[in-house]
Amino acid sequence: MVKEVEVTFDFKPGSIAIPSIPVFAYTKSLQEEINNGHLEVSRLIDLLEAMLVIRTFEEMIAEIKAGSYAPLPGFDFKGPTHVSIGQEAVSAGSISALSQADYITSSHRGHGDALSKCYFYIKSLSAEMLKEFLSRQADMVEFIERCQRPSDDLGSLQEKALDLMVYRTICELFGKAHGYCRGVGGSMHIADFSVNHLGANAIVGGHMGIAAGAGMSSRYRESGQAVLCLAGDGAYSNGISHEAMNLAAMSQFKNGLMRRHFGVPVIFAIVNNQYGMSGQQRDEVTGVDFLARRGAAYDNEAMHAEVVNGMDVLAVRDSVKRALELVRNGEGPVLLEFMTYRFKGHSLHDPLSYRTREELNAWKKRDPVDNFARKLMAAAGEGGPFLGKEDFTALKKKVWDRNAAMARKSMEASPPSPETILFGLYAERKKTAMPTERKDSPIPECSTSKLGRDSEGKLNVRSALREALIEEMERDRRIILFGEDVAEYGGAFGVTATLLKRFGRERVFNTSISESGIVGSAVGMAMTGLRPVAEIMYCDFILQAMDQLGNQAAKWQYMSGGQVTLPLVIRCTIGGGRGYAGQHSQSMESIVAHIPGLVIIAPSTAE
Ligand SMILES: Cc1ncc(C[n+]2csc(CCOP(=O)(O)OP(=O)(O)O)c2C)c(N)n1
Repeated sequence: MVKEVEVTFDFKPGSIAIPSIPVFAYTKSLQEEINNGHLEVSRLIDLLEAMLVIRTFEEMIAEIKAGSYAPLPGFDFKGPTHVSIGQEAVSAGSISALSQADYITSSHRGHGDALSKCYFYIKSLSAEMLKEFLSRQADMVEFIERCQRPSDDLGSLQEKALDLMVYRTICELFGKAHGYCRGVGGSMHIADFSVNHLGANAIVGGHMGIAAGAGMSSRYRESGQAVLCLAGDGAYSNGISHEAMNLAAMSQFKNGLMRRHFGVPVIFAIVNNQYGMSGQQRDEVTGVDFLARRGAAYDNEAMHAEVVNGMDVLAVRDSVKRALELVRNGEGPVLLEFMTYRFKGHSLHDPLSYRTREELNAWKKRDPVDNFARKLMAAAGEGGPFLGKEDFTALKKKVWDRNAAMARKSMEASPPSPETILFGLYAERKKTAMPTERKDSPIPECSTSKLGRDSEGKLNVRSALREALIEEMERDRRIILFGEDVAEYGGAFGVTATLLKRFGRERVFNTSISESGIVGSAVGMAMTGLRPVAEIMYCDFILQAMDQLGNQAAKWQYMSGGQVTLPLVIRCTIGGGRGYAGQHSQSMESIVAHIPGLVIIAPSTAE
């Protein structure tokens, strides 16, 4: 098939203009925010409470590890402790701007993101919805029930749900069956798919391909859901970050090549706390002052990139609100860099020998929690004060007490039973109901899925593969097919020829040469309701996608405690036999077959 876009140049001299990238542009006062209707007063308190929930939760973890947490004397737990103390404004501010249906993906330093997603989800529910939310987790609610919460009014239901949130988060860290992932995910992999948290990732940048795929899925399903991908400054130098941002920004989504002119609705958030483990983004391990410059590499609008004061919860929230407007309008993806700082080390074992006390103190003066509380208490002339000193003390006590009560309960909770050790590793094979079809179907109806046979009624392997794809794609609109050169070219082996014409580009599209991003996107799509078929041209190239295959596709079903299944197919050619030597002729299935969680199928005949 001939390409729709003809590429020619007149070769006249000129230069490329790169859009300027705003830095710390937020200057609104509280009064302005309230007058503009951007913030309700109750939301101000929610933002403070959400930050306090994170702060006190992580202080508790640090104290437990130091053996000084009074409610649990002498107790310790196994597992990592990457706390985000100092970064609370990023988690709370960004996630407060989302709707409950929007997705997040997060990283190893993700307690704050998980708590925020659940916190604001709970705050968005009506009393009836909260009852339903709690009844779905009735066994746990009963287990933690505190006698001082008998009432069914909205406030009491919210408090119950927040108890549950803290309890389940601690259980996840302590490896208990009541954890969100049944205790098998732990601190670095908290995921709560019921609130559209698609998981925290211990592979630096590992979740960025998933975010791109979730965004493509939301775009294809026309679901209106945005994806907020929170990743550290270190992650934005990993290969997957490049592949994910490039895939999400591919022109075909917006320029009319696909049926729908709509950019992939992902907000890539750089949580720049100034350090990887100790490697410094600025002046050491990258060549740029601001990572937001990277936006200029991916689309002509520089991904609407912006640098934001990540110590100011209102600045963060404002930037995400504006980014959401863009992505909901089809102008995504967007890149936001939040300038923040972690007050503790990379982990609690980190001796912190690489940074000065002066630097830490300078950032502590910008403490997002204390400063925001002070702002609310001082807001005379701005419609405030919104908070009294005693209210702040009471709020702190409330969240501290909740942590203590829920931590004690978590101690009493059971670990997963040994018989369930393989739970979720492989999906049950079951038929699921086909989703109802949309009226504005992008797919032309086709007469028959059968391809021609030879005189003996036989089909070669290529045609059999194509016929199977056609049959399934006609049956199930959740299947989309993508990869390198699968569209007009029909794939390197001609398997997908004619499918573009038959199903349209919304369902059959080319990607950049990005094996890691292709597999990562497939994972994100499968997590969010699609059944992607992703093509890797030659099996040899799977090595480029090994993290996404082995740590993401193979692991999430298990590591989420079976919350999610991953109905995705990675299709590739093995041992091509074309005389292409050692990089195009290997039989990698033997290596891949050693990864728990994957099913390898190598058909030997067309049938
Ligand atoms: C692919 C990969 N490489 C290295 C590590 C080890 N590691 C864990 S966290 C970390 C630093 C990550 O820095 P950043 O992305 O900025 O996030 P932060 O820890 O600052 O939140 C490193 C090197 C890892 N987990 N994954």
